[in-house]
Amino acid sequence: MKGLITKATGSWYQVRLNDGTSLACRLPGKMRLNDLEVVNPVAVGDIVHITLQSDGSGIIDRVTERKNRLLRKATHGRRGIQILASNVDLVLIVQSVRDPAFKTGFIDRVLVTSEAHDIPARIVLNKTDLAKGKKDEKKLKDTEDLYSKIGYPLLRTSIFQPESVELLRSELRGKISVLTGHSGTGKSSLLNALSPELNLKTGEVSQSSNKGKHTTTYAQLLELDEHTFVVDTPGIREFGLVDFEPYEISHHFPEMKPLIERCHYSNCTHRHEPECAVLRAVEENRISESRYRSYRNIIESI
Ligand SMILES: Nc1nc2c(ncn2[C@@H]2O[C@H](COP(=O)(O)OP(=O)(O)OP(=O)(O)O)[C@@H](O)[C@H]2O)c(=O)[nH]1
Ligand SMILES: [Mg+2]
Ligand SMILES: [Zn+2]
Repeated sequence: MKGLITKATGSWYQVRLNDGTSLACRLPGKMRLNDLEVVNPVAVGDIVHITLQSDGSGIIDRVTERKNRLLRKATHGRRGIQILASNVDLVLIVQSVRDPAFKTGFIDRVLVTSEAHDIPARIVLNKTDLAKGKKDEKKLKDTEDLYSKIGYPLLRTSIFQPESVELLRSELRGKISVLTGHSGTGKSSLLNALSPELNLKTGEVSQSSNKGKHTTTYAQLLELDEHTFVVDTPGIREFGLVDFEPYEISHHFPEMKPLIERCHYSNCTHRHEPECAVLRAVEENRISESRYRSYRNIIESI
């Protein structure tokens, strides 16, 4: 039998079968050892072959070849790579206007990863109802301009504005999308707004730290309609990049990519090298300071 992984806790896996029912499955130990680099060999979105056991549970025999994997560096002191989801059509980077305020550094890291895996990405700026006054509006507008100029149109949403939820729905239709972002940005709330029967747990944002309380604790693939699936994921603090060489990073910045061949050195890292076309573009404001700052931070972190 074949099925789709909808939940992966490490010991048990929930598999959705073709008829829409779910089956609890286990993973044999030898499969866990196959790829030592990866902390979770099977992830939500994986399509797996299973064998039915006499006790009514299933055993995962193998994972079918993946179209792609959304990867980040494992956390909690674990070495290696974590698969956030497999077979992804769209990555939604969910950030909020306030509580917590959005971070372009986070957005840029996810964008680089999505570019590298050839997965389309969309920035969702949620909680627009919390925007206060001209200052917030300007910041929103500037962010929108910055990203739309480089090919990432930004979607403004609020769970209190049904039209924005409908726009989001049309983005998701017919795809498997993954929502990622800091804790408290409203990932689960947006999904509840799209489909109240999902009844996902949501949590207040702490007043003192202005951060979410990590309400969602495991990734879950959910069905919005017959052809539309979304993965709600736990809020993450950082999106650590895996498997990049420093000189490659600029290949995944669409505004830098066309300039690279004009740099003097073919492996230029665009920091201190002479005759660097990217540095020149930053000086001439053709590349935004904020994006270049993200670029530098990423290089320094890998
Ligand atoms: N004002 C306002 N509040 C919102 C909006 N969306 C979500 N919230 C609130 O933000 C808080 C956090 O929402 P969650 O949906 O739990 O956030 P999350 O991103 O799923 O958080 P984690 O599961 O911890 O990663 C809740 O109190 C929501 O009611 C919005 O559009 N506007
Ligand atoms: Mg959540
Ligand atoms: Zn350069």
